[in-house]
Amino acid sequence: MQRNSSKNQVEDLQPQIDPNLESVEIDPDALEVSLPSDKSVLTATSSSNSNRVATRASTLAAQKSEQLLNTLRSHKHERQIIILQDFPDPDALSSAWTYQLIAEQYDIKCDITYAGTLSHQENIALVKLTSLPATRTPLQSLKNRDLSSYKGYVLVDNQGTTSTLINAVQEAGIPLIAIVDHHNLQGDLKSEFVDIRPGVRATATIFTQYLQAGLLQLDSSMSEHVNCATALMHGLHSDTNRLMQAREEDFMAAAYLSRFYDGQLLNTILQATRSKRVMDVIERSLRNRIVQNNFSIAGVGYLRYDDRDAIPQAADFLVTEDNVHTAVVYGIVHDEDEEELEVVIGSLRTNKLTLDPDEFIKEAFGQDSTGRFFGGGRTSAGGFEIPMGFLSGSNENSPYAKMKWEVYDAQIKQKLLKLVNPKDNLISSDDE
Ligand SMILES: [Mn+2]
Repeated sequence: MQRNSSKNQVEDLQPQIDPNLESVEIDPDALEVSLPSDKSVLTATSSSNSNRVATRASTLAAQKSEQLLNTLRSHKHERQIIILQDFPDPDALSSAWTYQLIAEQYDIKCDITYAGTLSHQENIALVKLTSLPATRTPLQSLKNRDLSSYKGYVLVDNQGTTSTLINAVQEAGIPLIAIVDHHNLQGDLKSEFVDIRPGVRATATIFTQYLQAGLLQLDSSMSEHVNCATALMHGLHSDTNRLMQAREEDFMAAAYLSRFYDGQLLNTILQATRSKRVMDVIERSLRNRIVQNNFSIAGVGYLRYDDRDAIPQAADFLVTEDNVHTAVVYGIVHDEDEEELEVVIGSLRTNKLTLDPDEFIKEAFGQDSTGRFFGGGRTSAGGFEIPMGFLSGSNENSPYAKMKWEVYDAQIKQKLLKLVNPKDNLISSDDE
C-alpha cells in the first residue's frame, strides 16, 4: 500500500500536455473526488468495515487509472488492436470503445475487433444505434492481414480464453499492452498493464472509474461521448442483471454515467426483438430440458453461428422456471463461412447465490491438453466452448450428424449430472 503517496499520484495523473493533441487535459477536480486524501484514509481506519472496503476499492481504482495513464503515455502515436471475445456482449463492446476514446488522446489508434458475430439482437441494436466502432474479423482474414502495424494488443472483458484470434496475434509477435477484465483469473498472460477485478460486476464499471479519475472528460455536447456513456450504461445494466446484482461500485458508476447517457436511446436498444430462429432454439430448450435437483439442463442440437446467442437467451429463460435455480443450455454451433469449424457452446445461468459458475464449469469440464479450461464465469453466469477438432463437419450425412450430437449430448449431460447429483457432494454444500 502506498497511501502516503496519494498526493503525488494526483500530480502524476496530470498528463503532460502535448501541443499536437487537443483534449488531453484532465480535470483536477475529478481526480480529487476519486483519490482519497491522507485524511480520508485516516477517517476510514476508525470507521466501519464497509467504509474501509469502499476506500480500498477507490484507492485501487485510482492506482489503476494512474498506471493505465502511464502505460498509454509510453505508447503515444502507436496503433493497437483491441480483441474482444468471439461473441462480444455490451459490457465488452462499450468498455473497448471507452479504451479507444481514452487512448485517442495520446494519438493511439485502436481497432476493436472480434472473430464471431454479434448475435444477440440487443448487441446488434447497440452497435448500430450508437455507431459503435467494432468490426468482425474472422480468424482467416486476420491471418491474411499484415499485422505489423500493430504495436500492441489489448484484452477487454476477457483474458484471451474466449477469443480464437489470440493465437494469431501472439504468433505475429504483438505484445500484450493492457488487460482489463472482471472475470476470475484465467491464466498468467504477461501484460504491461493489468486490471483484473473479479469483485466488480462489470468491466464497464472499471472503465467508468477511469473516466471519473479523469482519463477522459466526457462532454455531453458530443454525441460520440453521449453514445459511449449510453453503451457503458447498457453494459453495466446487462452484466448486473439490470442492476439487481450491482454492488456499490457499480451503482456509483451508473450514477456518474447518468449525467451523460441518453435514456431514450438505451430504451430503444433494449426493445430490440427476438428473431424467429432464437425463438425456435428457446422452444427446443424447453422441449429437451431435464430438471434435477433444481438444475435445468437442455441440449439444443445444431445451430448456425449467427444464432449462437440463442443459447444464453434460452438459459435466461429456463432459469425462470419455478423450482429451478440453475439452467445450463448447450448446442453444437457451426460456422457456415468456415465449413469445418464446429464447437460445442454452452451457457449457465443461476439465481443461487452460493453457486459459483466459474468453479462449477471448471469442475464439470476440466481442462484441455494444454491446461486451458473449457470455460469459466462470473457472478450468476458462465459459459463454455469445447472445440470439436477432428470430429468437425461432414454433417451432410445426417445419420452421422445425429450420432455425433447424441455422443456430445450424452457426454455433457454426464459431466453436468455428476455435479448436480448431491450424493457425489462435489458442489460446496451450504444449505443442503
Ligand atoms: Mn462483462
